[in-house]
Amino acid sequence: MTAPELRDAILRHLTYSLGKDAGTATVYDWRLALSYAVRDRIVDPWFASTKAAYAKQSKRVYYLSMEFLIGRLLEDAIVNIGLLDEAGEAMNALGQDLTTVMLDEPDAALGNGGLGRLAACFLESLSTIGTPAYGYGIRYEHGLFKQSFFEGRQQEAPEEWLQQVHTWEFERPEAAFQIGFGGSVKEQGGRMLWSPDEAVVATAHDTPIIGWRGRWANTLRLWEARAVHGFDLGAFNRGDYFGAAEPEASARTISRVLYPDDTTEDGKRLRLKQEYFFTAASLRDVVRRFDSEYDDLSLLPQKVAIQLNDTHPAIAGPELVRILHDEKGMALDTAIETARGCLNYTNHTLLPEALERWSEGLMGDLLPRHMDLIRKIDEVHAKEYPARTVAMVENGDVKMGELAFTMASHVNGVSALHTELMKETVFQELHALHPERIVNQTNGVTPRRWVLSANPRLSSLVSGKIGMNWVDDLEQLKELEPLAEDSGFRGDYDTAKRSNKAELSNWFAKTHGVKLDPEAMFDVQIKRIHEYKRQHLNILEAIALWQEIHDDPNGDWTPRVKIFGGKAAPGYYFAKEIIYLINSVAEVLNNDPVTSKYLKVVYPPNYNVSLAEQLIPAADLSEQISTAGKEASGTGNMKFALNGALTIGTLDGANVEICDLVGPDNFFLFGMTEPQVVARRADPEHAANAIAADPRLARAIEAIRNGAFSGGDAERFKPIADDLSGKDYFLVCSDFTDYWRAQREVDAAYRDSDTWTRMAVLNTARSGWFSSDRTIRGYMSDVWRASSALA
Ligand code: GPW
Repeated sequence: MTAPELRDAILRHLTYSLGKDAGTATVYDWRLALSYAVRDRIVDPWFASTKAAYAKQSKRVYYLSMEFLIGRLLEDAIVNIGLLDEAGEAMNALGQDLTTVMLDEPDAALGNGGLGRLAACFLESLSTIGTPAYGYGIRYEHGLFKQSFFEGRQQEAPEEWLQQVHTWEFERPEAAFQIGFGGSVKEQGGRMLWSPDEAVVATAHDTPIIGWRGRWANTLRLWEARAVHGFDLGAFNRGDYFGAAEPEASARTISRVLYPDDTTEDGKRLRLKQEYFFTAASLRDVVRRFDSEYDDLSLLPQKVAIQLNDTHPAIAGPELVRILHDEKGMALDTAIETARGCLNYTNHTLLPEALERWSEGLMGDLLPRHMDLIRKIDEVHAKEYPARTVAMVENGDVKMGELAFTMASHVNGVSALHTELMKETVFQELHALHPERIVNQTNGVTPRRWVLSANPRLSSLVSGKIGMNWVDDLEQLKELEPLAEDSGFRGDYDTAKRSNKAELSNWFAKTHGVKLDPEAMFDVQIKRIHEYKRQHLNILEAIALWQEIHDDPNGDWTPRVKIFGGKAAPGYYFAKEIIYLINSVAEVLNNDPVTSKYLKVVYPPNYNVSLAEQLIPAADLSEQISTAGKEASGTGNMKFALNGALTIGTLDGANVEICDLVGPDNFFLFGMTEPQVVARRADPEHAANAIAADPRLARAIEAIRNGAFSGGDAERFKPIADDLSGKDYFLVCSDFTDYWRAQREVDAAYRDSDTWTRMAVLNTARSGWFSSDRTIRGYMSDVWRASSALA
């Protein structure tokens, strides 16, 4: 398609789809018109892919996930179908700026953090590789809440992405299933029959996900909950207007809002309803599609691979057994085997507070037949493995991890370290019984979004040297390695980084009224706020550095801007205290006439995918400082390394593999290892001892305690000060001294700009392995036994 053809298509949509003329069109109208014109180019390859998968009788991959954190879609689509230049020209010809129009799109924030963003990267990679696949999830009316700060504290407001026309989805009223809850189970003619006493309708909304170069497109199918009988006319006629609308309102509650808790489990009834709602609708869709092509259910595991993204869809085990056994009449043992043949489970955390459990009471009330089947599956397993000591149902709770493990062909962790710890800790016994089941698939990120689109300056520099094939063969970045010794290349690489930083500084000035010096080091920690991620370690170091600069204001300090971004779960008290502390420290430091030229702290609110796309290409330093053993993988860490930020990090999650690949000389490693953490925690005096041994640490905590960041109010941050000097479960104090040491090495390295750039180049050159294309190929060969449908 040429630019003039695209321009005409945009004008046609503006006129006939939106009913606007060019003279009165707003940026919103132009964005919709452009989106429709681009979407038109995706539909044909999408149909062709769907047909090819049928024609080839390909095995299909089904990725079931409570979360898909996709962000904006327009640029992704334009880039992947190769129309970026044409779109720029076409918009210019129409008197519009492409970037402005693309940035008008709201983020689709149907996820909390890493787990949801991983699902989005996987969808894009599956399409790039050409694997026939569907993503299945929930079409939340409200995605992750909007964060603002009021006097330093987090405020939450509902997210409203669907208030605007969502151009990328197609509603499928014909693809709808009734999903039941509650009721009872009765025997009828030798079969168990579940009669729910409540039902909602799951309606499909399809979004095409186009891969690189537009060669393949898969479907993201999101379910919306509707009432079976949407409107009670009887009630309305009696004058009960609220009652008349009640059935619809109550059914819709199920897909109303994303749970904002990241890595904590709260056992709420509505959450279990959401989990069953989307899992049951998805499985019915999978079985319907299978039945339309094959008439032998024993073929199911050959044709269907289902991936459970954490335990949130783990009810898929009993549900598939119920379909095969109760509905299709398959013998129970065969049904369990067949279901297991299709199912696989990814574990994303070892944190005990995140491992899902549902009380037998709630499960039996909401899903009585599933509760029976869970007990049956547990019995069958216990009979087969008499030595077994851990059951699936324990102390009145169904343990979803054990259920998912037992019903899966493969169980995977998300980084090498995490997978090993899984074997040693949460799944020790199940691993001993099924030693082949656990495999590792280290996470990855899509280079189309996280390098090509987000960092055009770096991308064109790279493509100018090694061509464009790195975009879907990221390990080709290796070819840049020798250029680390080329001063001309280093100069260009540095220029690209500086320009990204200047652009970010302009954005900060415009939107937040703060002036950042692009020459200063941009030190970035962006992720959900959680004690295990230790944002408080970072801010403690800022406090100590501020104090030290005061002691010697004429010292040779390396200017730094510490940038924070991230949301706290609304009910997570301590995380919200950390946010308050960071903002309060920022207030003091940024207004300090002595130190602010060396050290600033900024915390833009409402961190999301789009903000990450701006911050990561402009970062010099990537903070990956979790307590060893707690971060399953991390994926932001990979995005930073690819974009040439150096990491300061612990040996946790995928940091271990990043450090290994880029080399310890190009990575600022600090802190205890996982076994050291465990040993250290056993000493009840660990925090007190660490504080006694490091006067800097003692002084920083003292400043928090005595009100230096709260206008003298010693009460305000007492809970944080007390935790740090008391329990300090995540060992902030014990790692502080080594963190400080590593940070001063960072300072020294940054002062030697040329050496720094050399290290940054090597990070880019050696991080190609972290492409989600590599991860997906790993799942295809080790987990799904699926192949690409492209030649
Ligand atoms: F608790 N992760 C997340 F394991 O973002 F379910 N949300 C979650 O609810 C969970 C995990 C869960 C993250 C991990 O914390 C992170 O380390 C990992 O990189 C990411 O999932 C993707 O695997």
